[in-house]
Amino acid sequence: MRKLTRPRKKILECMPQILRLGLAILTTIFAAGEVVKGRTIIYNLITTRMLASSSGEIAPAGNPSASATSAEAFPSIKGGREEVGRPLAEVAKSLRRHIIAMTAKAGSGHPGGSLSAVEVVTALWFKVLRHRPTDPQWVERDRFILSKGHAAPTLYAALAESGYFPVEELLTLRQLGSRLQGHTDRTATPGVEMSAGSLGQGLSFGIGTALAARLNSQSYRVYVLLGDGECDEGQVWEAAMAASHFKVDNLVAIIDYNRQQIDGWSWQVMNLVPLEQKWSSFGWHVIQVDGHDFDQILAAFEQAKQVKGKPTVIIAHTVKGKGVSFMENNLEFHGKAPTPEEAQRALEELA
Ligand SMILES: Cc1ncc(C[n+]2csc(CCOP(=O)(O)OP(=O)(O)O)c2C)c(N)n1
Ligand SMILES: [Mg+2]
Repeated sequence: MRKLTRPRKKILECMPQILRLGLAILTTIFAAGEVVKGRTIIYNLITTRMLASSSGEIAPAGNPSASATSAEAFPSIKGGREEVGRPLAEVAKSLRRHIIAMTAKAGSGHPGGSLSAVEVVTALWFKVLRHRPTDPQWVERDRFILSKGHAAPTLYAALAESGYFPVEELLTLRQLGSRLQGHTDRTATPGVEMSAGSLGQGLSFGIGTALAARLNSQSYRVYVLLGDGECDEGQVWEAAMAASHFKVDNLVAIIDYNRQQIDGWSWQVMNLVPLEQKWSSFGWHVIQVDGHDFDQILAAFEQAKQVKGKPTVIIAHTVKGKGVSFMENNLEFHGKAPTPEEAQRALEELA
């Protein structure tokens, strides 16, 4: 029998390891494909891993020396609008804490415009909207369309607090394979109506959705949240004209009027003043509110329900970065996540 050469003998000896390595590579390739689809066990395993690795990164509010688990970083929730039963101000504070934790963990995102929209989003999801967290596609649900898609963290936090998915999943924001991308994706996240990120499109989408209700004799109402900078987009005004022309009175637009946009104060980049007259001259019923005052916000939504034959716009005067002292009116935090230290300070303020 021919004697094996030394290298061949070595290869034969290593065969089991080589086979195992090959199997591992094949499994990884398969798993990667599945992760892109985002709905598999592998995906869940990866999500769990990511969450586990987040433990201890953000200290709990009021106790800066202690390291927090992801559960400690989040207030406990019961899930489901009816079950929550908490004062709106308390829910709003939870949303703010989530926004800080999510963006800090992701290391990127838009905290400023997410924080300014908290009260409007809280009022809608916890008081105004008819919706079913266990049945996101319920045909009669009221539609909430986040046109300023970069404020996705606010919407995700509200959806999680409502029970659409576990709050722990919030920490996967912007990660590969996560259902919670930096800008909304209606194909990925339960409760998200429109994929957004390119500003200016939500109002047009909202008109179509509202007209569909009319055509199908459905009673749902449509709420579209826009940014003030977003109103620089021409499409917003085309939609504004169309909505009043077609008398779309089951449609409410809300402007998060925080007076700042990506690279400056709105009045410097593109002056919107007089905003109220602009909308009223386009045929809309206009209501102005302090966008952080629940009484005013809820009264405005109530008033909007009574308006017939024209759409309503609520101009919500807000503060960018609201709730965190060093983020308020600070342009820096339009599109920059807090550092771990900043997140810790913010969570202490939001305790
Ligand atoms: C069509 C389009 N142009 C530009 C951008 C880049 N961009 C992202 S956020 C932003 C500023 C938006 O300002 P505003 O609507 O006031 O949002 P907020 O202040 O609430 O964050 C811009 C210009 C975009 N996303 N889409
Ligand atoms: Mg703005």
